[in-house]
Amino acid sequence: MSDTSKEFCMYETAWCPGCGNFGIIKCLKQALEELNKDPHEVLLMAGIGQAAKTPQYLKTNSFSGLHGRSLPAAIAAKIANNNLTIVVNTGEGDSYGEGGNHFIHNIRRNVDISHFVHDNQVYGLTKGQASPTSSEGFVTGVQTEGSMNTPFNPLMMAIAAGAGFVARSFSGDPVQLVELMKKAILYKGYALVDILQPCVTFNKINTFAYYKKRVYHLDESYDPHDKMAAIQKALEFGDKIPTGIIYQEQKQTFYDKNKVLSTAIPLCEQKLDPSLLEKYSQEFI
Ligand SMILES: Cc1ncc(C[n+]2csc(CCOP(=O)(O)OP(=O)(O)O)c2C)c(N)n1
Repeated sequence: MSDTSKEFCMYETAWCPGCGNFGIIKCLKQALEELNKDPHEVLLMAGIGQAAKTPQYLKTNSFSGLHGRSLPAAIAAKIANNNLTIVVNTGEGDSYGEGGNHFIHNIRRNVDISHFVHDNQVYGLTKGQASPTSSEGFVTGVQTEGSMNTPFNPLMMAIAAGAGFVARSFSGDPVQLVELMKKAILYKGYALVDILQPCVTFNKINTFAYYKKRVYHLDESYDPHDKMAAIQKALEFGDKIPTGIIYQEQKQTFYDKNKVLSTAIPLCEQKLDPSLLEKYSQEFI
């Protein structure tokens, strides 16, 4: 991005009035500004969906990929340019359903990106089908007898796959959400924040009031470095839903482990030498 103005302006959106995405995008803007990031230093990425429109609504670099394919593109961008702050903002269908395989295996790679999942427990863009995190029995126009599938537990999955930063927040709790976003962005490695985000149009069960009644902050006595305690907290999703950092551990990143990347200047700054291409292609002739 050539425009180096300091402000992450917000554009007009196509979201429904009252959508939980508004709280998330405002917190994202605030978190980036409080971290003194300039728009040209940031790359927002997404796949397809209502949440996935987030990168298009903030004035910064952005990339929207195929449905479920935001993580491979984000990871490739970070590997090419380690100087960028890369944040993926996309839905739970995009992240855990269509992109489920990428979710698991990019956690294992531990590239230094943040992944903010707008989890509204429904497919919003396509008008209200059950998503991976929909509760069993959730009735939709397609699942008329209610969803028969066991809900996907993203926090458990992330911990099991080896993620070093796993958090949950709620779009109706901006003070906590901004703090968690900042910690996730500063964390060196893959950082997941699953954000409960009411869909006011297609999910009449998991509303603002529903989450407000259930969410509670993990307090000082909770140790996020204790993996067994984290697994117990990740399993808690019902009358009470814990929010905050569920699990944290510092691990070597993809860059730390890769001898070429960790010692060289970023790939995007390296000079291209077309004669080398000529030389190596000779081997195939
Ligand atoms: C390969 C592929 N499958 C399905 C779709 C249709 N589709 C587009 S968005 C979407 C679900 C979006 O749900 P989610 O990621 O939870 O985001 P939300 O719209 O709820 O924010 C689906 C199924 C598609 N575009 N491409």
